[in-house]
Amino acid sequence: MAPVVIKNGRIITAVDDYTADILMEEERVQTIGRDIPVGADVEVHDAAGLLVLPGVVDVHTHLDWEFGTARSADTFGTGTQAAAFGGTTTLVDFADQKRGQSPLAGLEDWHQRAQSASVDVGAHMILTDVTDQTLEDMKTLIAREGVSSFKLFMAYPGVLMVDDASLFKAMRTAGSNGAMVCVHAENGPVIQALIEEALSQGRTGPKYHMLTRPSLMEGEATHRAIRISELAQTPLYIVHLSAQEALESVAEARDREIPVYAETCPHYLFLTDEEYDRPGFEGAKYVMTPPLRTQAHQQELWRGLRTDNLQVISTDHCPFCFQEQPLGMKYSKRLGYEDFSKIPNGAPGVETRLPLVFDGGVHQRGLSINRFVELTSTSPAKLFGLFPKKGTIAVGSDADIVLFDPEETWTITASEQHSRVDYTLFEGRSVTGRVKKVFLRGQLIVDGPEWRGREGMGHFVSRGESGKV
Ligand code: DUC
Ligand code: ZN
Ligand code: ZN
Repeated sequence: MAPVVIKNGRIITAVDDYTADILMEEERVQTIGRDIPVGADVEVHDAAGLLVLPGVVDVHTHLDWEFGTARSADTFGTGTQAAAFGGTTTLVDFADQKRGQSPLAGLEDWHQRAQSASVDVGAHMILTDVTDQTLEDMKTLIAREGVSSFKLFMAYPGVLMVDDASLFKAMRTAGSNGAMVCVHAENGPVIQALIEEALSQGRTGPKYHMLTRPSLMEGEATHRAIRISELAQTPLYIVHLSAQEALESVAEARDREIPVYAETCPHYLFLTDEEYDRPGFEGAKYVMTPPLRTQAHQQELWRGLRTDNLQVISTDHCPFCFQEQPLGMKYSKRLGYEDFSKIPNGAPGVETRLPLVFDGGVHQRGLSINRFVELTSTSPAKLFGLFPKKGTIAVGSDADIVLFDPEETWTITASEQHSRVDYTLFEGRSVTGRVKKVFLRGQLIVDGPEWRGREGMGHFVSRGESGKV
């Protein structure tokens, strides 16, 4: 492949902001400097007026994932292409252990599905069955398979939930082997009681998804997970944090220098529970877990991002179509048309994170541009064992680069997105800031509206130690 030079761009990392050229060759950044000489064999891209950002890292996606009776609608091919159009060049997706099986079998299955990935991908492992053998297999996953983070659910009893003893055992193994545990923190049994009560009273619409998952129960589980992790001496990462009560627990633990980290997602930063008042079944589009919260929670999340009690913004891209056709019922929100508890939990978002956070954070709320890069790229790369290969622009790092126009204003619409899902949470929203070009390991894969990548060109990224910043 010919060497590539990006000229005259404003390079932004978590700590830098300067104008220079970048020479990319053999998949890496080779040189950064002023007026790099360009030979006839060099492919040149002029980035004058554009921001040059590290390829974005999304550490929370569910592609082609069997979730209860449903399956997420994006394959690795479609989901990673959508990710690329949003500037994401690396994602860490969730492989899963089926009950009664080894997590190693779950990883093998995930590798099969991930073959069509067009950007680089790593895997977390969801644990649902924490036996002695599982604990042994965790060590193999960390040392041999490059899987250094595990997700456990405190929600969904009978489906994904593990008990506190299992959580503790998995945490202890992770902590003593250089891995981190990610927790879905909601009190599953209490929520189950609320769901059953609502259904018995004939309350079946999408809004009851929100009403049966109170923020207090997210706070309670977050607090419990933190205390258990403290005993187990493991770094802990709270996924998709949405509630003020949960954030308070994280902040309190961090003040005591406990290694607790947390992410939130764009939908919690830009949408509120008013979306569930939409007519008919429309609210089902917003059925994700935890549910959308009130404005007061949202303000606290923005504060958490500024004060570093939240370190990451990831997407939790877990798309299900609103309509049954053309993909079929298994991929559709319609599964829960008559019973909100059967609506597949999850929403699309892999393509819209960067412009949303730039617009809502940098443009509208004064978030620094370095913090913007840190939250979307550098911190996730560091926390999940990908740095400095990913998450920054430096000599020797992978040449994953986004050229981003900070001035262009455009409108998000599902018809122009690349996911297989038929809606976006942000239909009609005008944002300022747009991805113009994306390079994956030095190769141009997105060129304005043109797709230049190739299905299957993504590499598996074997990750090092997780839980360190
Ligand atoms: N948790 C996730 O992280 N994603 C989809 C559904 C869920 O409960
Ligand atoms: Zn979850
Ligand atoms: Zn998720």
